[in-house]
Amino acid sequence: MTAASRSTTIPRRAFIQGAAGIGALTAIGQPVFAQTAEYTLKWANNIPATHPSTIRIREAADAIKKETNGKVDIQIFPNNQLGGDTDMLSQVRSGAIDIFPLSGLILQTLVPVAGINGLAFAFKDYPTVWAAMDGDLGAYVRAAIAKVNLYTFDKCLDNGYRNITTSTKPINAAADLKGFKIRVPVSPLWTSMFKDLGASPTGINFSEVYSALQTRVVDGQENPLAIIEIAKLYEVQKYCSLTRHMWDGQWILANGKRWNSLPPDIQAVINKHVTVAVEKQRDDIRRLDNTVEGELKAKGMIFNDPDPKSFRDTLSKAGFYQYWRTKFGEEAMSKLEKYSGKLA
Ligand code: X2X
Repeated sequence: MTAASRSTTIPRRAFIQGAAGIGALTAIGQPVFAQTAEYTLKWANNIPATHPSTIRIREAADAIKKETNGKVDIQIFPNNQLGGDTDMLSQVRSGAIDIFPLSGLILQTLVPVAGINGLAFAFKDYPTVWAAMDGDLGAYVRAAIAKVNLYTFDKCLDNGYRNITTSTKPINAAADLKGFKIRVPVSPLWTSMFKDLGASPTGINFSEVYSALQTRVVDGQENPLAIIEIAKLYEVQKYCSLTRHMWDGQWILANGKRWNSLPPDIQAVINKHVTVAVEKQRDDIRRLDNTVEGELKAKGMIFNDPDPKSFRDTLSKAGFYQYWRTKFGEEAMSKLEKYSGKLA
């Protein structure tokens, strides 16, 4: 909405359309409801419309619209409609997209420390994940993100603990990954981890994953169970190995200039409803993490539950933890290890 249309002058069209269109008018010509939006924000993600990340944000957008009496209109573009992750990251930086949730590990290309939560086997359970991400570790990462002029909402979305799927064989131990062609998201930590596990990783945006699996550009990938189900990866993958090798979440990023241009009361309403959405989304993912396995089995996927030891040992021997300790630095590592315990 432009400054002109925000003014108190009621355009002729508004009178003509009346209550059916732009809004009902009082006798003195002020709109009383269904105000047209003053702030239209584009929210884009890489995840299907049916995933809790999209569903809960749609609910938040509705609540925000209602509470601001129509002043704030958040338009949602799910499922890579506006491009793959790498492209959407550029767009949120330039302001072509206003809000964009992104894995910290993909953001790592721009904000190196944002990949830290992806260190393999760092978080033993969800209480530890949220203590770290809503606590000192998350605060440290959010401060680093602020330096590249992106606003980060307080709480990150859950993506989940990640598991390996393949079209060829179950992965029982690290040795099964030797030379294995696996897709990883476009991120230095992800690539290094699977190289150190002996695999042959290729960085591919999620927008291309289904077709890369279908055409056998790669033989496997890794993702949380909710994604494997909702993005229908079971159609092109046969085995699911419950490696739970890392926990991954998405920071909700906003273009810094755009965010700072919003009045504080509008920011507060958006923040409030996004926080509610994130809390519901986290509950949804946890529930799915417990129920989806049965659904995937019913669809023909074959599950196995490998012992994490061979994966951890292989990474340690390859110098994975040492390499990333040097990269992230001791200060950042101490924030993580406060929650994870010593990683080596
Ligand atoms: O790209 C992926 O694999 C996904 C959907 O899990 C992320 O957003 C990192």
